[in-house]
Amino acid sequence: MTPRILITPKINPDLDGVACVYAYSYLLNKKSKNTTGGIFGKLHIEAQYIIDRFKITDISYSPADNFDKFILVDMSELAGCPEVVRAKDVIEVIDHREFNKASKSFPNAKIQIEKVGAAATLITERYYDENIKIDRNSAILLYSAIFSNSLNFKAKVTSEKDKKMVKWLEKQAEIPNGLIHDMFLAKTKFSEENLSEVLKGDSKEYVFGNKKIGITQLEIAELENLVRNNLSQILKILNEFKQEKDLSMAFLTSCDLEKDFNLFVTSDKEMQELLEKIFKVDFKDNVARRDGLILRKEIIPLVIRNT
Ligand SMILES: [Mn+2]
Repeated sequence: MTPRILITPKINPDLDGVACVYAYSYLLNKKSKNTTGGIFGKLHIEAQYIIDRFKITDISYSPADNFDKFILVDMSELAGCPEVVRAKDVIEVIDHREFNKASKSFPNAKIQIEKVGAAATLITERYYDENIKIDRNSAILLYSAIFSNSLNFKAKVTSEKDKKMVKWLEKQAEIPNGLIHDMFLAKTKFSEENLSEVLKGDSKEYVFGNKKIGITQLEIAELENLVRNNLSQILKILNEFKQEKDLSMAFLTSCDLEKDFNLFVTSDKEMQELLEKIFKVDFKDNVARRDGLILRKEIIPLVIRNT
């Protein structure tokens, strides 16, 4: 009997994970495998947006535990892995995280880890390499996932391969004009409506010397409007965050994915001075603008060096 295979990303997947699950299970089923694409937990907003807009219904949510083998996509460790997955029965892992414990955690798996902007690029390549016809939903999911995960090609992990696969996908399916802008706007709207949840949900704390600094982030379109229209609320959320986590200072780094600039927000004078010194910016009304796009993971080492 053909083994029943579950393809799954981490719990609460982003669009990259969802796209990989969907498109890879389609590909394997074309090859007469018995695979199910399964999703556990809550979808990130961009994934939900694409699924709703294109009325994609053939995804299994929290499928029952009756699989023989497992394939993990956009994930390469046990942390965040759905409970139904048995590590010894994982037969394949496809991911793009350079630092991972894949071979240790999944000793029987065929592992492909490549440093690219999105795992969706690696799944697209499976179609591309064998010249397999791709269905429209898979093409749209993979296409938008590459933009989403590489932050509109701004993330440092973006590779030539991501761009090449996007170009190829454009030829395989009719992609609506402005799709990526619409997707980023959906994220902006969601962030604005759920500011506290979004900012606190994507926050990290770092200890520098004797200081504990909290950094929260937003990566959206139409950033200027969101920050200006919600400034007092953002400052209030940062203060709550500071108290809840017992931080010395906290700030928001936010970037506009289409216009390539950051806004730093904080009412901490010490934090403002530090950011002004590092980035040669000026705080006015608790907001500072920096042209060019810089991500949180690039900001951290600069703050460490200057604290
Ligand atoms: Mn990813």
